[in-house]
Amino acid sequence: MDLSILGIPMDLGAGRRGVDMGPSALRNAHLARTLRGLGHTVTDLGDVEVPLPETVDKHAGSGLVFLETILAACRSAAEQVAALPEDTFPVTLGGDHSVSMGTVTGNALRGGSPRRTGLIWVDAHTDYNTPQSSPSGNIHGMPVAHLTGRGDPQLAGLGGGWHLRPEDIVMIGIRSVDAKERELLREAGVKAYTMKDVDQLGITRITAETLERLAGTERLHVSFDADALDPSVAPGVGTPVPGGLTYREGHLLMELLAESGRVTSLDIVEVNPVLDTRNQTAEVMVGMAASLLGQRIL
Ligand SMILES: [Mn+2]
Repeated sequence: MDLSILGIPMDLGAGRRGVDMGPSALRNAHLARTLRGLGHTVTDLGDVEVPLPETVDKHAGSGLVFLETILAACRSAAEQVAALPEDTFPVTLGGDHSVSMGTVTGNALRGGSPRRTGLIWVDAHTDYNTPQSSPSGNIHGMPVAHLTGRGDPQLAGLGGGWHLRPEDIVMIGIRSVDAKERELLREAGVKAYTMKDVDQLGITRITAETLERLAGTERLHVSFDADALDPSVAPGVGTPVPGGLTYREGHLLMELLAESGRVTSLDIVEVNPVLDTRNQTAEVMVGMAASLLGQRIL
């Protein structure tokens, strides 16, 4: 397969600094070499240009912190991804999870006209806040709501009128949801497998149900937030939550999705080298990407 790597070194949507170094950490953990080793042709497109927070007006745009800068970075990511050939598999590297507003949009629009796209959101958090519901105001807690057209009109308008259908979203690994966010999720009908579901049903059944639920979609995007994994496996994240996916649960999910042959793009986000131990989290996430892209034990 032809793979294209694109970094979005942005930490403006998060409460803590450092995930802007995520793309470097993942490259340092030999992402490209690992994927080439699986037989893929890999092109590294470099990074989307993101200004340093010290150089921009934090409150430009509206009440949301760094809105204008985040909007510009997401728009640029969306344009670059949308311009890639249809048979290319984009691997996009965050950055905080707000970058997915750009990457998911770009992937849905790739090839000229919008395609029905399924989103598999692997995360400790549902990231379904709107500016009104969010307790923190951090945009990285809001990307999925905006992808479905809710929230700030500019962020929700990134796809030029294209939006994800809530029924085409499946979340896995969930264990931290804000009170108002919970109501929004229910209202929208987004399917979320919590860690309780992972414990009870197991990853095999959850993956099968997910693929069945998203059977009508033409493209399938996996957005993997490193904090979905247990902090003992992935300590280098800004918002760690105990009780996450084990190392093997993460790999099994990726291996089963790979076997389906249906996934068309991937994000790896929220890797924070400042909080990490010897780049462990980036290395683990490169392993997850490898499993999604065909690495097998036998
Ligand atoms: Mn997230």
